[in-house]
Amino acid sequence: NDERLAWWREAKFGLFVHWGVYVVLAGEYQGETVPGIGEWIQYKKQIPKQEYLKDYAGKFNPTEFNANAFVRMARDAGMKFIVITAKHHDGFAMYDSAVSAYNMVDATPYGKDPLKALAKACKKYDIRLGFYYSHRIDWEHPDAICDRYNDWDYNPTNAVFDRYWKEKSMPQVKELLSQYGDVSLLWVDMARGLDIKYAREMAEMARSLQPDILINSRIMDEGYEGPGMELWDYETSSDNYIHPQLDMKDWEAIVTTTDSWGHKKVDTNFRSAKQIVQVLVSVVSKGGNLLLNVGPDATGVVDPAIQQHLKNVGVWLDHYGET
Ligand code: FUL
Repeated sequence: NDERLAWWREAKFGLFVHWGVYVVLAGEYQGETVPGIGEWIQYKKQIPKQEYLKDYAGKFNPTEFNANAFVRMARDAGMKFIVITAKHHDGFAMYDSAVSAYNMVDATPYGKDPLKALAKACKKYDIRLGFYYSHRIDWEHPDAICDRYNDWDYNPTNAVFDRYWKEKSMPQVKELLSQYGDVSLLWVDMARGLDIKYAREMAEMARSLQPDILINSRIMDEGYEGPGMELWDYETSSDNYIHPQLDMKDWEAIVTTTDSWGHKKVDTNFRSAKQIVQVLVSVVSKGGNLLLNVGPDATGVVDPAIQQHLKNVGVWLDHYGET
């Protein structure tokens, strides 16, 4: 896996993108601001699936999303790759999925596949593309029973996790890894307690479709050590946490540019360019990569203040960074 990791070790800096139906709510529900990270709002407020689909997916129309501009924003900040949420815990596919109609093309007025456009733009600007996929948690599927399942719409009595796995999780990852050209990264999340046999099945499938793909450590429990560890390529550290170790091989820090991953209206605590550079230097000097998150809003746009800060980071890197 040294060969597989070569580009990633060089890359150092990538853009993480959390984007989904939750940005329509933007951290507010029934007139109330919901505390915490925005992409968990459905779970926190136990929003019924039908309401989520009709009132929020049904109003999601990000006509301002411009894939080329988006990729240029990452490139000009000095980033070499992008990892975007193809499906987060809400179970909503941000792409054209034949596996489930709970997706961007079938269930929103937008009716287009933004990941297709993004893949094309990445190719154009020579930026690598990766997909985030919530492989275990899924609030849309009645069988996705785990520690954080949807118990407001579904009764777990007759649920069979294996059914969710075979019907949705595996087939959707298969779609993502076969319909978007080269995919450099499979970024999976919140395995917590997922049987190793599932992690193995997914990793093997991923590598059969994209032989050079990198897989992060969250394909299984955080901190897990034992058989199966060879399934992943590098370690993702805890959210917004920078490893103090200098000798930990192949790790990444995932860091927000605000206080949430997914866009929230009240979330305006933007990290400055100076703060971002400090984080980047700190991470890279400890041998890690920085995956820095942005959360586009319901129109498909990243807050102009963050865009400006990213631009300034790029200017700093042009002056002081090694290329
Ligand atoms: C966490 C998720 O639960 C958050 O919503 C977010 O995606 C973060 C990067 O990983 O575990």
